[in-house]
Amino acid sequence: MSRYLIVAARFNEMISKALVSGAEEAFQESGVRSVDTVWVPGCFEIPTVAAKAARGGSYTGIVCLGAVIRGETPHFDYVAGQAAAGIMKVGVDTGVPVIFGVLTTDTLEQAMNRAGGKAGNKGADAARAAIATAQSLAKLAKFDGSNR
Ligand code: INI
Repeated sequence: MSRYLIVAARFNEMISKALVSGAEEAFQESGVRSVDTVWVPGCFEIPTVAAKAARGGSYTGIVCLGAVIRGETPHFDYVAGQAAAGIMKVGVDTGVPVIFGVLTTDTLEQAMNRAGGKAGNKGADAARAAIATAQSLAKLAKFDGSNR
C-alpha cells in the first residue's frame, strides 16, 4: 500500500494550510488513503525532516509545502535557496520522490493565488507530482529488474 508524507512549514501558515488541503484532496482523488502530515517551523527546516522520513523507508513519496515570500528581506534568498537545494538533495540521495511544493513569490497576494486562488493549488500539483514520480520509479524498476 502506498503511503505519503506531507512536510509543511508553519511560517505563512494560512498559505501552508491551503496548500496542505489541496494536497490532501488530490491524494484522496487519486485513491491514496494513507497520508501523514508533519509541521516544521519554516521552510528552512523541511529538508531535515524530509531526509529522516525518506531514510526511514516507510514512505512512497514526500510532499514539501510552504511559502517563502520575498517582501523586503534578503532572508528570502537564503531560505528559498536552501529549502530548494535541500529538498532536491534528499530526493536524489534517497531515491524517494521528494517534491518541491514550496511557493517562492514576491508578494502574499501571489502566494494566495497559487494556494487555491486563481492560479490553482500548488499543493495539489505537488501531490500529483509525488504520485507520478513514484509510478515512474516503479516502471523503471520493472524495466531494469531492480526492486527499488
Ligand atoms: N520561512 C518560511 O517558510 N517562509 C518565509 O518567508 C520565511 N522568511 O521570510 O523569513 C521563513 N523564515 C524562517 C526559516 O524558514 C526558519 O524557520 C528560520 O530561519 C529558523 O531556522
